[in-house]
Amino acid sequence: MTAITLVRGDITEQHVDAIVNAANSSLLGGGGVDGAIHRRGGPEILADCRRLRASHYGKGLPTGRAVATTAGRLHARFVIHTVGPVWQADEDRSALLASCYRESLRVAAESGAVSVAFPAISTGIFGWPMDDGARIAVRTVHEAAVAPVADVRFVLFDDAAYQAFERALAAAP
Ligand code: AR6
Repeated sequence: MTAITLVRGDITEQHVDAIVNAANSSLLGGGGVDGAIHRRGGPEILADCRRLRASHYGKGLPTGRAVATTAGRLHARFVIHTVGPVWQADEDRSALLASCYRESLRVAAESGAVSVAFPAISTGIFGWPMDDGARIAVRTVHEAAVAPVADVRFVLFDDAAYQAFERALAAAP
């Protein structure tokens, strides 16, 4: 059974086995969570990302997929980079957002992670509405978390995000 908890704060300060990064397909960094993770984690993470690009993802990591690298100086064993979909009002991309959580959990389990910290993927620069993003996140983690993953925490940067995840958890079956 996987416990889901909510934390109000900065994901780069979490002590967990795996920190999930809301990356982009280039794997070369960006703003938001991605920028913070590379800044706090140091250059080893980018070096690992470059190696992965060279060996597997020359055309970029596809949306909805996830890969693990070192966590550098973060208090974690590894960072799992996943690429969320950009929100589009006229196209339902929620399966891709669910895939980010599912694939990240699969990579975490394969790597032996017990504790995993997620940000609210796609809800910043990629524009996904927070309530909907929170519902998809909570539902997918409930459905997809497998042993040895036992502790999933959503790390929410502001009150609005925290409250959206509280509502989503309260509504979950
Ligand atoms: N800790 C926890 N949550 C955070 C932090 C942090 N340190 N910083 C921001 N958030 P975003 P996306 C929240 O934009 O929407 C990058 O440039 C933020 O408030 O980081 O998936 C990538 O390279 C929001 O709720 O990711 C991509 O190009 C959530 O994390 C693009 O942004 C996600 O916001 C990905 O956009």
